[in-house]
Amino acid sequence: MSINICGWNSFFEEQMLQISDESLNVARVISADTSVFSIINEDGFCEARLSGRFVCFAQEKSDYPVTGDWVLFRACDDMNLIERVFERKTVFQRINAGKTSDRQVIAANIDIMFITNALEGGRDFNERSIERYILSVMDGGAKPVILLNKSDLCTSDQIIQYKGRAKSVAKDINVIALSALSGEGLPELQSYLVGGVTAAFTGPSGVGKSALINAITGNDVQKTGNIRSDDKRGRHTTSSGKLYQLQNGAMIIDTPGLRELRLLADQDSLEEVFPEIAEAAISCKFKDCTHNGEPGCNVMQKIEEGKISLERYNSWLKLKKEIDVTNMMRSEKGRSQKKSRDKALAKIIREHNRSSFK
Ligand SMILES: Nc1nc2c(ncn2[C@@H]2O[C@H](COP(=O)(O)OP(=O)(O)O)[C@@H](O)[C@H]2O)c(=O)[nH]1
Ligand SMILES: [Mg+2]
Ligand SMILES: [Zn+2]
Repeated sequence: MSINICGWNSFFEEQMLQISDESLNVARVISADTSVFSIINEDGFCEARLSGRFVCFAQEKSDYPVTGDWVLFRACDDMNLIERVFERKTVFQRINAGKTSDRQVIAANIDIMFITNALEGGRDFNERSIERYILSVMDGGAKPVILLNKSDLCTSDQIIQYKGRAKSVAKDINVIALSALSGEGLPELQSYLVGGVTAAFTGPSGVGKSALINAITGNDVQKTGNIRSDDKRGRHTTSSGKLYQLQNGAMIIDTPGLRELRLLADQDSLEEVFPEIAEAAISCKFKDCTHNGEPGCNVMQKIEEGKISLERYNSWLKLKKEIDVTNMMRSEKGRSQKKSRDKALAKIIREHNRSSFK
C-alpha cells in the first residue's frame, strides 16, 4: 500500500504489512479533541471518533491518538471510527501538571523539534529552560534545533552572546537566531522543511511560535484546522496541537504553549544532554558515585578545576532528581495498577468457578 500523503515512511509501512484487514483505511491526525479527531489522507479531510473496541483496549489515555499520529479507521455509514494507532516513531510528551505521574503525549511522529526562545532584550532567555526542553525532545526521539526569535530586538553583538550561551548547553545542536518580524534567519529555518519532514514548534508562550509559522507558511499553507466546522463553534483543539501541510510536502505542528514541562526521561537521555558530566563520571572512584560529596569524585574535581560549570552541575542535579522521582512514582503506580488488575482477574475466575460448580 502506498499512501500519497506526507510523512508516511518505512517505519509505518512495516507496521502496515502486519495488518491484513482490508476494510481499514490509513490517515494522519491533524488535530485531536477529547473525542473528535480531524484526520487527513489521500481522499482529503474528515472527522473521526474512537471505536468502542479501541477505548476498551486502550491501557491509558496516552494511547489515544494525538496530533501527528498515524491511525487506522473504519468508514461507517455516518461516522469514521478509529480502530488503531500506529506505533509512534517519536513522541513529545510530559508528565501532567498537578500531583499525578500520568503521562500526556502532546504530539507524535515529529522529526525535527524547534525549541523556540525569545530574545526580548534577553528577558526571556534562559539556559535552564533550554536544557529542560532539549532533554524532553531528545528523550522523545526527535531532533532538536534551537531557535532564538525576536533577533530584531537585539544588537548583533548581543545576538552573538546569546548564541554562545545557547550553544554552551547545546553542544551538537544547531542554534538559529531569527526574527519572524524582519525575516532575518528564516531561510536557515526553512532549509529544514523539506518534503516528507514533520517539524514542530515548542517553547514557552509568547516567544513567537505562531508568528514564525505564519512567516514561513504565508499563504502557502493549507490551514487545515480552519475548515473544521467545530472550530467555528469555538471548540478548542489546543490540548495537543495542530498540523499544517506545506505545498512542498513538509508538515508543521504548532504545539500549545506549556506553562510547565514536567519531564519524562531516562538516565541515558540525561547523559546525552550533559555529556561533560557523563564523561567525567567514568573516572569517579566509585562506580555508583552520585557526584554529591563522595570521596574520589571526578565530577567534583572537574568543577573545582573549572572544567565543568557549577550552573550546569546544579542543573543536572535538579533534573536528575526530578526524573528519578517521576520514574519512581510511575513504577509504583504501574505495580499498583497491575495488582488491581490481578485482583479483578482473580475475582472473575473465582466467580466463574463458583458458578460452574453450582
Ligand atoms: N519584535 C518581535 N516580536 C515578535 C516576533 N515574533 C513574534 N513576536 C510578537 O510576540 C508576541 C507573541 O507571539 P506568538 O506568535 O503569539 O507567540 P506564541 O505564543 O509562541 O505562539 C506577539 O505579540 C508577536 O507579534 C519577532 O520576531 N520580533
Ligand atoms: Mg501560539
Ligand atoms: Zn562522582
